Amino acid sequence: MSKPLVSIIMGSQSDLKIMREAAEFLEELGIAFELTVVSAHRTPERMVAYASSARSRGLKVIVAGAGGAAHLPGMVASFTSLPVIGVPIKSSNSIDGWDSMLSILQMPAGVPVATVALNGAKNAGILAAQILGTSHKSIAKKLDRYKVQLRKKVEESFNLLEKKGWKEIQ
Ligand code: RP5
Repeated sequence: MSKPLVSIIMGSQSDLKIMREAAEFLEELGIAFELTVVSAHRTPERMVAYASSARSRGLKVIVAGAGGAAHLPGMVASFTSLPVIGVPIKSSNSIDGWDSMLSILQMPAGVPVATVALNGAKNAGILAAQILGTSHKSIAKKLDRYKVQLRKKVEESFNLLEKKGWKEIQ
């Protein structure tokens, strides 16, 4: 198994139901990643050690998901200059998801977190791959193929719709 290039971390195991979509995309593209739980509030020392050592361990990008008072992505970004992609999660301690969203999005100047949509772990995985694609030709090629698939799917859909008419399609 090759060395992980992407880190997928989350504040709690309860976030895995969302975060697994990032893992699934990276697996589909054959990109090596590690996945674990790092809690900003419950294991702060682990979070500091994890974020501070991420670059020297060979990681290139960190995908961090959390819900509620979602401090993990921002705090991890404060301990590393690797790109951090934040995934706001609507979790059991969220009011409506906006709490997670704003906790991750509204970072002060100097400490950016690239924030995806609420529960947008798949896009976080794609964005992580795109960041790697800037320096790995084989990953860029796979992403290009993925985009072609997306286009073809929509083409199939409008062709069918236009051919059969909207009343025949669910
Ligand atoms: C956050 O609190 C976690 O990221 C999770 O989304 C939320 C709830 O955690 P559990 O109480 O389910 O462990 O820190």
